[in-house]
Amino acid sequence: MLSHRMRARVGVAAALVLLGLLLLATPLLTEAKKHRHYSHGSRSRHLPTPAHREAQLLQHVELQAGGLRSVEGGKDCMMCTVLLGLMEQYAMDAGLPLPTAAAQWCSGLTAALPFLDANCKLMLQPIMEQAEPDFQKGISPDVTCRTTMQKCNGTVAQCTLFPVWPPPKHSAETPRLGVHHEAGLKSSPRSLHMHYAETMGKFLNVHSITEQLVQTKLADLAREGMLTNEQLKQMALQAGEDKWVPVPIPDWDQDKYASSFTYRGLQWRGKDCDDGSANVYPGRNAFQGDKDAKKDSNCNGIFGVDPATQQPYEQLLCEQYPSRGLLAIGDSATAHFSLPPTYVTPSQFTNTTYVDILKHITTEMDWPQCSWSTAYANNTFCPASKLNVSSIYQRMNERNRCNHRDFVNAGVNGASVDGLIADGDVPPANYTGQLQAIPPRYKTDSPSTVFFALIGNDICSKGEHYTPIDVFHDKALAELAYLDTVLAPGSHVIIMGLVDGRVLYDTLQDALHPFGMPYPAFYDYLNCIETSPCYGWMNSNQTIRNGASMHAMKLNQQYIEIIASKQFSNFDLHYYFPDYASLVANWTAAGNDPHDLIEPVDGFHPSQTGNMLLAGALWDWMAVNVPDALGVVNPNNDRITQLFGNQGGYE
Ligand SMILES: [Ca+2]
Ligand SMILES: [Ca+2]
Repeated sequence: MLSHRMRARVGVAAALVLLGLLLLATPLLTEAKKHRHYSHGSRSRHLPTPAHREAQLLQHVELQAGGLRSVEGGKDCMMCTVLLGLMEQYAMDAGLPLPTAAAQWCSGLTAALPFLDANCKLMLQPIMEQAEPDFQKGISPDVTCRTTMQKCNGTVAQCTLFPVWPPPKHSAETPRLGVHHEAGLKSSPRSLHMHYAETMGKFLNVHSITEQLVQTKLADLAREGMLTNEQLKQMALQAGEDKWVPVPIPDWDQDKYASSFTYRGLQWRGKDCDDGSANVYPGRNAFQGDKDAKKDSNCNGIFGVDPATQQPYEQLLCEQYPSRGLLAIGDSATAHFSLPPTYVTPSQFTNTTYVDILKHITTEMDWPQCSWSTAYANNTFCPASKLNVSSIYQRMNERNRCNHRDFVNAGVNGASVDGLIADGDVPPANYTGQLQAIPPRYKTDSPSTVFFALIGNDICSKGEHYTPIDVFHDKALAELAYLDTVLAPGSHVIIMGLVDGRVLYDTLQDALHPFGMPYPAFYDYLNCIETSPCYGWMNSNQTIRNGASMHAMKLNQQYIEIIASKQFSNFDLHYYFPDYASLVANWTAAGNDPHDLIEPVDGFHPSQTGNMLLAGALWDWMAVNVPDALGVVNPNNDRITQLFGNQGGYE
């Protein structure tokens, strides 16, 4: 049975998620919100126990919106201020009364989810009617939320999101980042996977999320033999202890690859070409069996027998050029968090602004298919970029087409070295999260190239909560020791150090956020209200930024010491420092705009262009320092293309 707490959560999940995600324009970093106090060693967040996978999934999605840390009253105050700030700007641009503008916005928001339209209006209408007189007088949303709405009390009453109201009109001199004003130019990327939202909607039964329907669905699944009692028990155990694992749901053969656009599906991992067989998956060693004479067992699209030689094609074309799998362990920068600027830009609201919202929510606002490590899509299907999409995977694939689909992106928003394994976990059985999401392929089949890229979250909490150096050292070591048990001999692990996040402030300090205020004001507001995703670096106080960077460099030193002092059985270990400041400097020196490289909405993540710049720099570094990690060059590539075309593609 669903607990009382769960019942309430499921009932409002969809509405909260939609509104919450839209209104909280900062990246909602789930793992980072584990906000621990080391003196007590306790964990602050405990999840209720969902009874089955769909509830588990919904719960995770909700956490994306609800896992926000804030001071007392901070969340309400921020929701009020951001919401009014957006709605009032929209109303001004459109020349509408506030309640009318909000109703229009709801219609646009819920165009893809019409069942939520009434709820949206119901929630917003009274707020907008109450705020309308202030709006007409030109009173700022900060003041309205503080006085008329009574949403900002105590310390948060001092926080100001809009130092100037109304915010500067959009101008050529100081454009809001990510906002395009040229006629006909769309800033929103072309819709990817149009059927995806619909599929997810059906899977989640999202059109009517009620406890009763969830229970009925659960009973159906159990009756049809799709969920065993044992599975139910396992899921309950997992979720009850906060043991969410980012693997595909559903994954019928349990090989940790999916065959569809499902949750953590083929956007994240090479497509499974047979989800009914755990002996068929991307990267499988085909030479244990019939060398794919009859069936494609490794999903690289190469199978059958060459009539001229009577040898299987897999043997002819790939045996001497085995696939090297790619595995990316990381945080939101690895998962490629990107919130479309149009979602929070009042002048851009139309009735199609949010048409892909469900898809974005269920991919945790991430774009792994466009990321520096595992992008397989091209520019048409990715956020706008000044560079061609060319990930490490795509570059490896250009060298050897036998590795088609042999990649996994396990990145999780908010992941940190500290959070990757929980305090007190006994390795390896109790490891959670993405370390448990590594498919068996990486142990049982060919060696791989692994990125271990936790590049910021260990210093993102307030100073006293930065991951202590000894904790960082011990956890990094434990995590690497765990990797040694799940990787095949001959693998390479490339650690990506923490970035020097001062580049964020240095790059954005003079720019306008899509909301309409300068970035320093945006950062300070998030800090004031204690909801910043990265207090240390998203901060107008230079001393704090410098302190964060000093701590980050001390943490990086731990990696260097581990590499110097430890040996692992199944991989060699390398350290790469992502020198983002130099990337920005070189980009600017070449006559480009430095703002191109950072996500405009959150002011925190590498943008699509930034992702590709990083991939290029990392690739060049690998070619010099770990050339074997690039994989072999296969002279049969042209023949593979002639015979097998796009090898089944990716979707
Ligand atoms: Ca399979
Ligand atoms: Ca094959």
